[in-house]
Formats: sequence, C-alpha cells, structure tokens
Amino acid sequence: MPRYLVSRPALPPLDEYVDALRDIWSARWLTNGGAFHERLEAELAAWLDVPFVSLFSSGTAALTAALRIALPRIAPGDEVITTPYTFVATTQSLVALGLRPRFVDIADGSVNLDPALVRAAVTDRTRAILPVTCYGMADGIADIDRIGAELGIPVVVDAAHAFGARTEGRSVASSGRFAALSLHATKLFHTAEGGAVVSHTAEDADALRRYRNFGYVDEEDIPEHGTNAKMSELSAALGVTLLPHIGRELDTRRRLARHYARRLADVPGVQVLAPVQDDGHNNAYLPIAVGPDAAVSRDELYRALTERGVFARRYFYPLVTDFEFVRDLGLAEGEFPRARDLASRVLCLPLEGTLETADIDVIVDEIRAILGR
Ligand code: T4K
Repeated sequence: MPRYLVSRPALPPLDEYVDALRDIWSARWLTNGGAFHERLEAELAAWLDVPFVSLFSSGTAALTAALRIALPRIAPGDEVITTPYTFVATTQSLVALGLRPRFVDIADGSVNLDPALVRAAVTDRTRAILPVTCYGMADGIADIDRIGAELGIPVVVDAAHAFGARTEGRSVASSGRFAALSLHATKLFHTAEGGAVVSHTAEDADALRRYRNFGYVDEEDIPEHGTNAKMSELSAALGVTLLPHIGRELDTRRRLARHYARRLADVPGVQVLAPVQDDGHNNAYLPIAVGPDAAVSRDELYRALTERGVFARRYFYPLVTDFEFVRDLGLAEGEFPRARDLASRVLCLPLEGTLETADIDVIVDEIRAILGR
C-alpha cells in the first residue's frame, strides 16, 4: 500500500451515516427522489449559493444531461468548443450525444481554455462552449460566459472539480447556463458516486429532473427522450451527512496547500500551479509543474515517488486528443502546444483532509531527495 494517496474521500462520522441509514430502512425508500435526495438538492443549492441543484448518478451523467438540455436538437456536424486538457469524461459526454468536440488550446500560464482562441474558433457549426474549471480554477470562465452571451451560444461548464470554489464573490459553479459537478469519491465533496447540475431557471431544473428519470412527466406522458441517471438514497444520505463537515475539509486542505507552497518555494524546477493563497480557491487538487531546470523529468519524479510510496497522479496526461478512440473517430484535429507542454510536466500531489503538515514535509523531502537536493 502506498503511504500517501493522491486523494482520499472525506467521510462523516460513521454513526451519523448509520442514523441516516436507519431512516432509509424504516421508510423503505431507496431511490426515485426520496427524502434524502430532495434534502441534498436543497441543502447543496443553499451551501453553493446557487438557484437550483439537480442530482445525478455521476458527474459524467450530469454533464451529458446539461448538454442535452442545452441542445435539444442535435444534427450531424454540430460542434462544441472544448479543451483537450481534461479528464476523458468531458469529451465522452459530447461523443455520447453525437456532438463533435472542436478542441482549442489552453491560455498561456493557465490550465483552462484560452477565451481568445475560443472566440476565434466559433463558426456557424458551433452549438455550445464546454469549458472546464480545471482543478477548481476559475480563470477565463467569466470571459467565456461573456463570449457565449454576446454570440448567443450556450455555455455548459464542466465544473467537476469546482465544489466550494468561489470567484468574484460567487460560486464558480454558478458559471454558464449549466455547470456540472462531479460528486465522485475522489472529489472534495462527494456522494461515493454522483454528480449535480447547477441551473438558473425552474424550467431548466424541471427539464433536468425529467431527463434523468426517463423523460417522465408522468406515466402516460413522456414528451422528450430521457435516461436513467438518478442518485440513490444511499448516496444522497452520504451527501447530507457529509455536507456539514465539508467546511473543515476545505480549511484543512487550504492549510496543507499553503504548507506545500511554502516548502516547495525554493525547490528549483518545481512550480505550484494552484492559486493556494486565494481564499476562494477550493484546493481540490495540488498540481505542480516540473520545469526543464528540474534535475529529473516529470515522469522520473512520478515513478520515483511511486516507488517511495507517494502515489501522485498525472492529471491530465495524456491529452484527450491522444486517446485512440478520439483519433479513431477523427476528432483529434489541431495542435495544442500549451496543453501538450503542460500535460508533459504536470503532477498532482497528495492533498486530502486526513493528511497533516508533517505528511507534507515527508512528501516534499522525498521530492527534494529525488531531485538531488
Ligand atoms: N470532468 C472532469 C474534468 C473530471 O475530472 C471528471 C472525473 C468528470 C468530468 C467525470 O465525473 P465522474 O463521472 O467521475 O463523477 C478519478 C475519478 O474516477 C474521476 O471522477 C475523476 N474525474 C478523475 C480525474 O479521477 P482515477 O482513475 O484517477 O481514480 P482512482 O481509482 O485511481 O483513485 C484516485 C485515488 O483516490 C487513489 O489514490 C485511491 C484513492 N481513492 C479512490 C477511491 C475511488 C480512495 O482512497 N478511495 C476511493 O474510494 O479517476
């Protein structure tokens, strides 16, 4: 077993979850919009300070649903501008709907799409823009929102990493017409498996509710296509019991991330990518970039850390456009020099709420030892 994992799920005290399970057992209501499900939607909307939250079975299902509602009629050749620097699910949500990803590069010095390149890539085939707030970072998202509003193109944000992140006094997850969160166990707030869509009108929230439940209005009335993408009561109850504890998780991660930044500051060739001094940042991940002046490459550092029991991850390497299925579908067009460079240098270090500053010291000492200092 590695000594340190890139992430570990936050958990509520077990007896609080067991109490919730007792309620589920006595109600014998396991899914299809049960009491915990309804409670979690309301409590998340209040916590995130957003109008509507609709729960889903995964972040991928949430993102797919948001795209589907934003684009009810999809024709062959319809394009969505998006980033190659992301988890594969961003692209898979488009492919699943028959949408063509139109990849553009990230901005200089950023992990997110370049708004200027997004604008330049808009054609008469563009149906939507799908930015990712990578690692919970919000740069560029307000500009992309403005471009979408100006050109009348819906923006659907892959906010999988953005739980708890705030920018300019608002939740990052309030960006776009829809923003899809992942509530997977590797995320800082989670329901084991799960996802959520933030929306801004009752009409959109209703459309999402219908879509995840086979398109049902009622048993005799199914006006639109739908699917089964519902969250169960077991997951929703985990979310309801975890939510009151998540402020502490955010505080711990902030403290640990700042400790990392202090300890890594004088390590040549290592740059912390996350804005750890920004109180609005959620510290969902601790990405570093390994520069050409480092004594070893990113891959050598990654392997050596793994051998020493520090399980870091190369989120996000390779680029989505380098995956075989994307090339086979003929979707890998374009050159993305900034994204490619970052994907070759990035490493996400362990960051989760069970760690202590002494653990960060051990991890940084291992990095220093590998880099020969
Ligand atoms: N968009 C973006 C930008 C995303 O990053 C993601 C998902 C999505 C969309 C789609 O959301 P979901 O449909 O997944 O809700 C993970 C996650 O499975 C995935 O949710 C996440 N992004 C992606 C970046 O990473 P893996 O393959 O790295 O997970 P795994 O199993 O290697 O676990 C990572 C670490 O966490 C390990 O060190 C072990 C530890 N771990 C993991 C689990 C599941 C635990 O300690 N306990 C656990 O229960 O994919």
